[in-house]
Amino acid sequence: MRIVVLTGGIGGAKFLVGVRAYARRTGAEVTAVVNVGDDVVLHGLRICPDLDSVLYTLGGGADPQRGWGRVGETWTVKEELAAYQAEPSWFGLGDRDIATHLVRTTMLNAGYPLSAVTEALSTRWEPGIRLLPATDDRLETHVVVSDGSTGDGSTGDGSTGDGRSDQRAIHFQEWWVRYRGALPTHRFVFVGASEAKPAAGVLAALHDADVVLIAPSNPVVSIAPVLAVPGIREALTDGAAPVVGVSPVIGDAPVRGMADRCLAVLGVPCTAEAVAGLYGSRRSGGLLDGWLVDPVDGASRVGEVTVRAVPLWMSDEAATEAMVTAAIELADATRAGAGE
Ligand code: FO1
Repeated sequence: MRIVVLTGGIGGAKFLVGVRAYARRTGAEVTAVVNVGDDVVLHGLRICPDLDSVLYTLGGGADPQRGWGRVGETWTVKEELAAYQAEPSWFGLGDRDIATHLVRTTMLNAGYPLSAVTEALSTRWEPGIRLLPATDDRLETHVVVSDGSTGDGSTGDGSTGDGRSDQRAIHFQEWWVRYRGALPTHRFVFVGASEAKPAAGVLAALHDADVVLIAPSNPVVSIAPVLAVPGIREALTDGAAPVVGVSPVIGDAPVRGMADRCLAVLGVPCTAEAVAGLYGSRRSGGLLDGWLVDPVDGASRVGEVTVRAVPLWMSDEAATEAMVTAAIELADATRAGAGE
């Protein structure tokens, strides 16, 4: 069986631990198509938080407390940068982590595409699955906010009261890390997405897939940028493989991260049902055949999407593998029920 997982963020990386366990037990092949909208260039280094979260988590090198970055990290370079008052000071790059960014940036500068760089980094981390960036092209999530920076009269709602806009776009990492999403926020923009092409191998993997899983990642800033790359959404909606999503929301709160803040920007409630509605049913032009929710969120159908309830807390590898098994079974059930 060939499984493709659309993923991003730390929750997505944890989910892949369960997908890999399932694959080891059953002989399935796994390809993860990973968000690059969080990517940022800082201090001349290309940082790919979501790809690195997968590499470190599956490779046994992630810090379990922070969720991001390396275990056993030291911060000498960060301290030295601070001594130079080098900005941005709000984003922490650890010494071990910097080595990854140096290797990546050197290879990118030499002309290798990100997908080839990721493959090279994978030879060290041996994640046990194939990792593909959604695109090799530039795609960055920016966030349009009001922060009153235009001076007196800012209303925080996007106007200054005198007809001028106080809106500006900041990089997603600044919004997420520096401001913790706590700014009046108008919208997310996936810069470069409309000109981006799927990275080599992405469309073929989706075409050949027996099942596509959408990880319990943030739907707004982890999965939406992947789907914004022309061709990827269409490969799901028009493909033969059933698509099953796993809710990133349990009991009306995100499993981790700030999906609640991101959903609020879109005016979507932070509920498992509303996130399924955001993805939509494949029978009516959306993405989902099946939707996995936690038992606290009940189970029935969301519109034309078949819903199953199983515990969704990714407390350890066995619990996460059980979720994945349920997702694959749900995919099989939707396949059997197709044509109803
Ligand atoms: N998250 C933070 O909250 N603070 C940081 O200083 C920070 C640095 C950082 C460096 C490299 C990296 O790969 C990730 C890093 N993250 C940091 C995590 C990251 O901002 C986000 O959690 C993701 O982009 C959202 O999935």
